[in-house]
Formats: sequence, C-alpha cells, structure tokens
Amino acid sequence: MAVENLRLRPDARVYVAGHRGLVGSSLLRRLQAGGYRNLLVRTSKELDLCRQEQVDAFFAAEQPEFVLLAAAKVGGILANDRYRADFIRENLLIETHVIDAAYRNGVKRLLFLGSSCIYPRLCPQPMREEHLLTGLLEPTNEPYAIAKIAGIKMCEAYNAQYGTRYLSVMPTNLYGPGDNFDLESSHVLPALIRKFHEAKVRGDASVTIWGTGTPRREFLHVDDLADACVYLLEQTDTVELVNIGVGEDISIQDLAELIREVVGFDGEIEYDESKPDGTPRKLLDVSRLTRLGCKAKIGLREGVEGTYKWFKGQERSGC
Ligand code: GFB
Repeated sequence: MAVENLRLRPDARVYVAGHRGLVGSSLLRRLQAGGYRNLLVRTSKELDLCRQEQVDAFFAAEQPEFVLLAAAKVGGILANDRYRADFIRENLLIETHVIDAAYRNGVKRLLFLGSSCIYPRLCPQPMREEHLLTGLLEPTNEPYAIAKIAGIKMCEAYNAQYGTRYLSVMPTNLYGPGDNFDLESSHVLPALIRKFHEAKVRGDASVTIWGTGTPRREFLHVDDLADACVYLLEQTDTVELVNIGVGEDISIQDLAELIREVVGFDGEIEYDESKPDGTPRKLLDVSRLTRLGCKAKIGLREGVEGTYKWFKGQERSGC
C-alpha cells in the first residue's frame, strides 16, 4: 500500500474508541478542529467493547480505516489496587476484541494507548522505550500494567505476523478537561483540585493528601497528548513504541502547593501515610518523540488553571 494511504487524513473513516473519556474526548476535539468529517463513535451503552460479537458487528458494518483505541478501564492508585481483577479483565478484553477486529477488517492503522506504568517500578530515569520488560512492575498497578503490556505486544505481534501498522504510544500521567474527579477512583491531579476547592468553599483549616508527598510524577495535558497522537498518524509512518510526556517531573508535595495556589486555599497540607505512595518516580525520556518532530506545549500551571476552570464550570452546571 502506498505510504500516503497510511497517513491519517480528514476524509478518512476514523473510529475513536472511548470518545467520552479523558483521552478520547480530547482526540475527538482535536480531529473535529482539524476538519475530520468521517468520525465514528459509540457510547459504551451502544457498543460494549468487552463483548466480541458486538465489536465484530460494529467493524463489519462500519469498516473504519483508522482506529484510535482510547477505550480502557483506568483509575488512580487506589482504584488500581482495589479492583485488580476488573482492571486486568476489562483491558484485556477491550484490546483483544478491537485489535483483532481491526486486523480482520483491514484497518490501515491503529493507535494503541499504553501507560507509563508499564515500565519497571525501579526503572532508570528518565525511562526509555527500551526499558520495557526489564524489571518487576509496581505492585499497586501490576494487573493494569500487564494488560497494557499485552496490548503493546499484541500490536507488535500482529505487525510481525500479518504486516499490519499498529502503533503503541506511552503517555505519562495525564490530566485536563473531562478528567474523573471522584476522590476514590481518580488520579492525583484532579483529586487535589477537588480537595482544595471544596476545602476552600467550606473554610477548612487543612487538606489531607495521600502518601508521603515525596513520589515524583510527570504530568501531561491531555490536549498535548491528542496533538501528539494525531501528529504521529498524520506526519509519520512509525510503528515503534513512542513515549509521550513533557520530560520534566514534580514531587506530589510541590504539585499540591501549586494546586493550592491556583485554587487559592490558605490552609495547611497534611499527609495520610496509611495510603500508598506507589512507584517512587515516573519520568519519561521523550527524545524519540522529539526526534519525530513533536513537543508538548502546555505548561503545568497553565494546564492546572484551565482544568480548574473546567471543573468549576462542571460544578456550576451540576454535572
Ligand atoms: O495519580 P495517582 O493515583 O497514580 O497517584 P500513580 C500519584 C501519587 O499521588 C501517589 C499521591 O503517590 C499517591 O499516593 N496522592 C496524594 C494521591 N494524594 C492523592 C489523592 O488524593 N488521590 C490520588 N489518586 N493520589 C497510576 C496507576 O499510578 O497512574 C495507573 O495506578 C496509571 O495504573 C496512572 O498508570 C497513570 O501515578 O501512582
């Protein structure tokens, strides 16, 4: 097939799986803004990706040319640790059904979203793509990481055996509009926005955050991720694993200080050390992405300000 046919273009039939999630909704906004006019989406009620017969029927009827696989069961450290069976089961089913249906229906390119937690817990930092499967995983999210590693390996295996062009990208910790702000199941950044906001509204003296505050994480705005994904499919033919991050990290304590400032909360920060810290540090090496010509643009403070604004808008609208 000619290379031009493998490049994502605005008239292509593109299926965005998981279009209501943080990543999928950002991908959809990015594609719509780019003039894409044949976008295929289904809610989970309309199409249950854990059911193979439903996935097969959808692909047979709609014949997408490109698939952006952003559907997944995701959550923060506590949800990953508590619902271990759900995280491995649902992610394995979704990946298996979608990747296999894509192959059997001749999809030209598929983009699979992994996660930076696929790298070993004590990986050298910053983590390069070559570090995959070189050490033991972080126990709090091992089932999720194993499922994501299986998805990456499925893409590689289909490429090797069937000559498909499936690309896996490894985003670092994401945040932005459309995130989950539930205090039990969310990731740290939306959880802290909500905790500081509600503490300010109630006039509380302090906010409690989980763990010791010493772990370090890298945070990427989801719109930068969407730009990078579309760029890789529009401008390159790569099928190599690509890390997508900003190349800088921050301690949870400093993140909490930043969010406290953005929200305007005057009280103290306390630490609940009975909650897990998780992996000590997670910083991606983004030199492969940079070499491919792509770089994140949204700074952390700016991104947190925009996300806080979005959160307040949701609160006002009662969502
Ligand atoms: O974002 P988070 O839940 O996920 O937690 P991971 C990051 C760090 O923030 C941990 C601390 O050290 C938490 O203990 N933290 C402090 C909090 N306060 C809070 C809070 O109120 N809520 C939350 N959620 N954390 C997840 C993985 O790991 O990252 C997933 O479990 C996935 O599999 C995702 O890879 C990107 O970065 O530790």
